[in-house]
Amino acid sequence: MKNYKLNNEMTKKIALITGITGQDGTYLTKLLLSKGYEVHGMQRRTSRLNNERLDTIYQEAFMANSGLFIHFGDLSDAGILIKLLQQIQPDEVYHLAAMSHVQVSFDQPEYTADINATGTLRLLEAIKIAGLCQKTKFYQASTSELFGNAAKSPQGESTPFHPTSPYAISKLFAYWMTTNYRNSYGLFACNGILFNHESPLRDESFVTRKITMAVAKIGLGRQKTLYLGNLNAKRDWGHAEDYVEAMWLMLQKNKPDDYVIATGASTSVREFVEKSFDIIGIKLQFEGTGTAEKGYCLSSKNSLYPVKKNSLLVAIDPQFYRPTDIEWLIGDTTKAKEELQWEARTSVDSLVHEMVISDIQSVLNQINTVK
Ligand code: NAP
Ligand code: G4F
Repeated sequence: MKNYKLNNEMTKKIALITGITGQDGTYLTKLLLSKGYEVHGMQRRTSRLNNERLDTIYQEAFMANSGLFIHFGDLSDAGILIKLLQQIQPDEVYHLAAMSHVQVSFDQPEYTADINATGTLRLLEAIKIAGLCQKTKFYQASTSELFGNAAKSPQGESTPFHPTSPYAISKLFAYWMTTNYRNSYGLFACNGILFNHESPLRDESFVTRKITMAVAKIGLGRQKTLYLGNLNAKRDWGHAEDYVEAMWLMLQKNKPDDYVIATGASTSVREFVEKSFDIIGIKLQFEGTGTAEKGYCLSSKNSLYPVKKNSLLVAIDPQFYRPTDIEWLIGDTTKAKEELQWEARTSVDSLVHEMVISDIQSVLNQINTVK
C-alpha cells in the first residue's frame, strides 16, 4: 500500500470512513469530496461486490481526480486497522461500520458484540497505537437505540440510557469507550446520538425502505400485500443526507462533545405506511388489532395500476416482531441547534415522497431491463 500522505497537498484534509459502502458512508463520502477532502474508505471483502451505492460517486471522483481511495479491511481484524491508521494518518475518522440491524442482533448477539463493541475498541486502539491521539478527530456512530423505552420524552444528551437489544448494548459499550479515549488520552472523540435516518439508499431490510419499495411494487402491479411486524412503533425519522452534515459539524468544533441528532417529530410505522400509499393515490383502512390487524384499500384515485376496493394491502407477519421493541423515540436537538447550528431540513412527508418516487423509478427500470 502506498503512503498517501506523501502524495498530498499539505492543505487537503484526509478522512477515513469505516462503513463507506453503507447508506451513511455513501452520503458522507459525497459531502466530504464536495468539501475538498481526500477520502479513504474501509470496505470489507464479500463474495460479491458490495459497493453498488458508491459506484456513481466513485466514477465521478475518478473522472474529477478528486481523491477517493478504497481499502479492504474488517472491524474483526485489529492488524489491518492499525496498518490503515499508520499509513493514511487521517485528520478525521468517521466510524460508521457496524452490524446495524436491531432484529438481526437478537439472532447474532455475539457477532454483534464483536463487530460493534470490540470492533470500535480495536479501532480506537489502532488510533492510539499509531500515535494519532493528538492529531486525529474521531466520530462514533452512536444511536437513539441507547435510550430504549425511555421514561422521558423527548430524549436529549442527558436522558438515561436503557438499551433493550444486543445491538443497543453493543453500541453502549462503544459509546463509553469513545468517551473513555476522550477522557484518558485526550482524543478528540464525539458520539453522534443519531435517531433513525433514511433515504432512497436505505437497505430494504429496514422498515421504511421495505414499505416504500412494496408500495412502488403494489402501485405497478408487481406485489399484492406488504407484510410487517409492529405497526405501533413510533420513530423520529429524518433524512440521511441531513444527518451526515451533523457528523462533519461535530468534528469541526474546537472541543469534542456528544450530540443528539433528530427531527423532533415522531411517526408510527402505520402512519408511514399510510403516507406511502397516499403518494400513489391509495387510501387505506385498517381493521382488527394485534396480529389480526389488516389494511385494506378504501379507495384508489389516480393510482398507477388498478387496485380494487377492499384488496388486502397490509398484513401482520409475527416473524417481524422482536423479543423486545422500543415503542416510542423522539429526539430533543436543542444542543445541536445551539452549538452546531444544525437543524433537520427534511420533513417526514418529503422523505416518504422522495423514497416512494425513487422506488417507483427503480421498479420501472427493472421492468424495462427485463423487457
Ligand atoms: P448500513 O447501511 O447498515 O452500513 C453499515 C456499514 O458497515 C456497511 O458499509 C457495512 O459493509 C459495514 N460493515 C458491517 N460489518 C462490518 C465489518 N465487520 N467490518 C467492516 N465493515 C462492516 O448502516 P447506516 O444506516 O449507514 O448506519 C451507519 C452507522 O450509524 C452504523 O454504525 C449504524 O449502527 C449507525 N446508526 C444508524 C442509524 C440509522 O438510522 N441509519 C441511526 C443511528 C446510528 P457492507 O456494505 O459490506 O455490509
Ligand atoms: O427500520 P427498523 O428496523 O429500524 P430500528 O430498529 O429503529 O433501527 C434503526 O434505527 C436505529 C436508530 O434508532 C439505528 F441505530 C439502527 O442501526 C437502525 O438503523 O425498525 C423500526 C421499527 C421497529 O420498531 C420495528 O419493530 O419498525 C418496526 N417494524 C415493523 N415491521 C419493522 C417491521 N422493522 C423491520 N425492519 N421490518 C419490518 O417488517
